[in-house]
Amino acid sequence: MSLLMNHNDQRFIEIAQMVFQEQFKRDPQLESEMSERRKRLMYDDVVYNINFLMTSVYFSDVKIFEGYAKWIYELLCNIMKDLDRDRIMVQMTDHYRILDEILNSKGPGFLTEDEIKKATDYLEAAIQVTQKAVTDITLSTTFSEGDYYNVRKAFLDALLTNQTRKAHDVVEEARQEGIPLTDIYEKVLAKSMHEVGELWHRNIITVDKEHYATSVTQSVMSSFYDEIFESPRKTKVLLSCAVGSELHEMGIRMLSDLFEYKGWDTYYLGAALPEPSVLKSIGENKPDLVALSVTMAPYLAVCENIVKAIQENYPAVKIAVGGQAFVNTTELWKQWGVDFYSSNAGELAQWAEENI
Ligand code: B12
Repeated sequence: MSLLMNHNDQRFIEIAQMVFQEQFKRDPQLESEMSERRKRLMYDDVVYNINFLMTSVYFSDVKIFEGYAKWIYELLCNIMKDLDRDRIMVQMTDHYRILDEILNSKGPGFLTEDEIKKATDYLEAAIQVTQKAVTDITLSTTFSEGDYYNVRKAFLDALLTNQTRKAHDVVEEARQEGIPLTDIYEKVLAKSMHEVGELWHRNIITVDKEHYATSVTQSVMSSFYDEIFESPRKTKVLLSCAVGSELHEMGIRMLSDLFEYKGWDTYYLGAALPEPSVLKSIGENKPDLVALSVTMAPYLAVCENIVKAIQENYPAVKIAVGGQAFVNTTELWKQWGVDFYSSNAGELAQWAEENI
């Protein structure tokens, strides 16, 4: 084993430099991602990587390099918080492939044939470990507990690894297997998006990944529209929106979809609807039920004003409120005299079936 632990060996340095340069040549994106400081650290890492690989080969023990691959991946994810886990995975797996090519191109003499073969196998093992590590994240108990965990995890994993088609397929298959639409919305999509928020909050995923997850989830919801609008009609009308400057509208959109699915005609007015527009739309569309959603606590006061205005101007219209802002209140909705509150959309749909 000629290269074992000998940093100063000219051949060792040559390999490290070749790998480093080749990686920048093949992946122009690296230039914008790596500051000069990061480049220096990256070169040091290349040297470490080769050293760990050679140690693993020396002892014919793949676990040494596998363990290191997982360790270095998590370290880089912690250091480069501006990059997504799957992007760092690509950097590392590219690196392992380039190292493999260069070691093989050197041919026997530098390493023995047997050593080259082992290095190739161990680099492949490191690639597998690194790919798996992208979604190997500690998840919250709320996400991990309850029905359909496997579907939910497969959906979340697809979002975290930028697999749009896979995300659609996971949900489509779940529907075909007979999971009710309400459960797909509440227990797969909503719970996955709550977890996406947790991962963002814990600084494990970046904002762009969170936006991507949102847009994919919205497109998955749209894929049910044929089914939703085919339901036999009832002569009942729902008007729904998120109020104040509230941009979180996926929850109230889910709620509207579930009502449409149950045969209601729905006027879903989206995010950040001001009070005069809510009142005007009630006058025009004459809903039986108005559903108001608040996610961020600062918009609770706006919601309260809108509730009062509806009660004053349209006393016959039923009012429901919901959304995450209410979860951390001492049952605030009870002081407003609304007809219904729930922490989830399905319960309101059920209540409305029985009471309106
Ligand atoms: C996607 C998202 C966004 C998107 C929203 C896009 C969109 N089209 O909706 C964008 C990028 C705009 C966004 C912005 C922000 N966000 Co944001 N966002 C999220 C995220 C990840 C998912 C939201 C979501 O769609 N959830 C899925 C839906 C289905 O769930 P839901 O809303 O809870 O709805 C369910 C129930 O609550 C219920 N329900 C909802 N409404 C109603 C109404 C009635 C009547 C009833 C009965 C039931 C009901 O039914 C639904 C189904 O069960 C959440 C994480 C989370 N915990 O949800 C953070 C989260 C809500 N965001 C957060 C923050 C901090 C922000 C920003 C301030 C970030 C920033 N620094 O700019 C801004 C604020 C923007 C604003 N003014 O509103 C925090 C809020 C923290 C807090 N304590 O308030 C969260 C919790 C992330 C986190 N873990 O820290 N966000």
